[in-house]
Amino acid sequence: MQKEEGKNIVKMTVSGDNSETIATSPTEMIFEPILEHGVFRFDCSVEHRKAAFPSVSFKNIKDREVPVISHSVPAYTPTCVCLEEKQVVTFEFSPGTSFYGTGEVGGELERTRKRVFTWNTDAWGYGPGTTPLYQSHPWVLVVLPTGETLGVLADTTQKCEVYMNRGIIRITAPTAYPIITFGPFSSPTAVLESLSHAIGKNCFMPPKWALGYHQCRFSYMSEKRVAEIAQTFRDKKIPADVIWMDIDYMDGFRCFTFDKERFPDPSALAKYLHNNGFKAVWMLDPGIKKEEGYSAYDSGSKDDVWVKQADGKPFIGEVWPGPCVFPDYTNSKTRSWWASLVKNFISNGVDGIWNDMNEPAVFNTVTKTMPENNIHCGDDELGGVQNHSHYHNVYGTLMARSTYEGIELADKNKRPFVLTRAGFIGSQRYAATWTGDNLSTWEHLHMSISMVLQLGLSGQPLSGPDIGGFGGNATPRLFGRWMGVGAMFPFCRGHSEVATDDHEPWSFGEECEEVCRAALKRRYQLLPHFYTLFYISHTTGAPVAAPIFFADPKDSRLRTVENAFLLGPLLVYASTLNNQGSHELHHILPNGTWLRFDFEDSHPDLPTLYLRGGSIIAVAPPHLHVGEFTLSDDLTLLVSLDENGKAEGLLFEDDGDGYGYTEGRFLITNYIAEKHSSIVTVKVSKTEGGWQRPKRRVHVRLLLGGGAMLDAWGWMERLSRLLCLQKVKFQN
Ligand code: NBV
Repeated sequence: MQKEEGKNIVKMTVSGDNSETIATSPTEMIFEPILEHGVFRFDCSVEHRKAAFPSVSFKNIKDREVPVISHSVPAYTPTCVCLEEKQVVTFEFSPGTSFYGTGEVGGELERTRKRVFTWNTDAWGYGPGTTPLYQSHPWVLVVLPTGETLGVLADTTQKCEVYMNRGIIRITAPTAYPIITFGPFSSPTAVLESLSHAIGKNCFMPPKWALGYHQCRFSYMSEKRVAEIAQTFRDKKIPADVIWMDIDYMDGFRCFTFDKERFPDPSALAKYLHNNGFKAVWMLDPGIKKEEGYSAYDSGSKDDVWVKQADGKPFIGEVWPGPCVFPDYTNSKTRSWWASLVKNFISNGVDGIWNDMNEPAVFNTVTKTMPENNIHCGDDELGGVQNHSHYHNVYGTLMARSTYEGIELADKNKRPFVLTRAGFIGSQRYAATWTGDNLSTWEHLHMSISMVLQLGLSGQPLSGPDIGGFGGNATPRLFGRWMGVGAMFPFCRGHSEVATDDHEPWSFGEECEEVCRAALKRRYQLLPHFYTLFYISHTTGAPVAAPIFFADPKDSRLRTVENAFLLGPLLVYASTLNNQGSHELHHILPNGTWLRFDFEDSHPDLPTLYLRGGSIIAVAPPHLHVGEFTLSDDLTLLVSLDENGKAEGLLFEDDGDGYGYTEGRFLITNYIAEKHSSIVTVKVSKTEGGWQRPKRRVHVRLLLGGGAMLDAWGWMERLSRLLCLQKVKFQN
């Protein structure tokens, strides 16, 4: 073993297994404070700092490069070993430390003993141990025994191994990359808020319709079938907002085209859907058919936008349309070209875009993707001209970015909605995501909860699984149960694979249909609360759905609970067992008051709901789609008092789309409740925003636990928005 002076480079021979067995003399990494209090950048040496590639995860890349003045020193300093091509970084923590994060990864919620690889991969039918999947988040959330939390980011786009075991994190990736630590701060939420200052606020503010129910299938094969599906939702009074068009709407799988027989008039279809209160999301893949005369191919070739092979010729790979070329989204010229195609495409009445296969997936190859020595003409600020191995993990993010920018070009007064399959830490700036091609099994139902939570703990608040499972056929019980939980996820979409049986809410018989209707009615009643959580996420960086240990991070009992989660103060407890409903399970709850309630809809296949003592959430009438909500709707406040007889809560309201909220067109109301002897008074304690308070009836429901409640009705007057509104008396 030989050490080069001053460079911390240890040349050595590694034999046997990989990183765990490395025997070297690791060196402490050098650090600089960056961004804000408690955030540090670590490098192996000054040379390594200079050699690191620009950040793609940071929203503002300078934030990683420019040190800030701070007199604090890091509480945890990693060590590094630099092999010839690899940099191995190690952190050590005391026993009782728990690991989370690493994004879209199956298996257990707590990550100890987990080895995760980052290399975006098309992973149909993945299992709990499959790694890598479609997205890359080289990020670990470290919850210390005290509940204090540290965030660790390996800021590299390249293939990276993150190994967590026995209080140790070991990260291995090609040289040279910085490590960024956030904290330790007092809570996991504080770390995620700080992370969002680096990678961008968690999420674009989604248009409200995107929080409704989405119905998808691979594929609804004609506009007639799409209309039938939409009509059935309305006839059966099952709430829904969006119908999705998978690849078969295209003419021969050519992006930006429509099949002339089956989808002859997309604008008319969009109009029909819009008139019935639906939005439509359409798929766009990166593979562009190599075919002269096809306008996307011709214009892209003219503008020279394709990813190149090592010999400089456009790379050709097989995907759905046959031989395809692939836009090089790392280049701003390509992104503008794509964005202008998207802009035109939107004029067909398209409301949102679904980017699939953007790992990028390539058929008939062992690696499932393009060769690593392909060439990208990346912008200088992203890292310049580099091999595919450098940009592979951000290809999908940059495609989503360019799609987002195209939708923005089409109408700058609408909030773009993009769903991407591939992603990287930071991709929540442009797109929502789903957990890829799961299966219709109980194991996948169970796993879907921790996958959604882990994405939230990795900066992506807007995610959900294919409800019911993509591959295979669900049973009525599995489907109903999945809809029950899925209706509580931030992104709520049913989807299933080609050649499977129908998987709409009414496809599994009457009882299952009833469960789905009840599950979705719950979601629509809770929409004001979901929307408020998204506003909080958008402005602070807090996740929308969080594991229940967020309620008390030092309580080790809560750290491994996988079938429950928090939506702010609302706790959802689900059963993922075939033979037991959630009411039959032993519920591990955080300390304090948690009052059980329902919407007079209790059913063994629906999750159990609790509201934390001390909180108030707003609910609405169960409308059939977001367009039906009006400001004069009755507003219901669910109140759960704490042990001191107090509660408070927040409601955010605005137009539901557009950017008026950035110019004051919104209303944030802080409600408080207080109990004095037998009277509970509910009032507005604070208001923000330029909107007048709507004149509407207010229904206060005081939760008593065990599903019992007391009700009172009142009016909140338009002009009395600043103070005391209505006294609500309850007899105990
Ligand atoms: O476009 C077809 C499917 C899509 O339905 C699914 O959601 C994606 O994850 N797509 C993958 C391509 C092929 C799947 C076998």
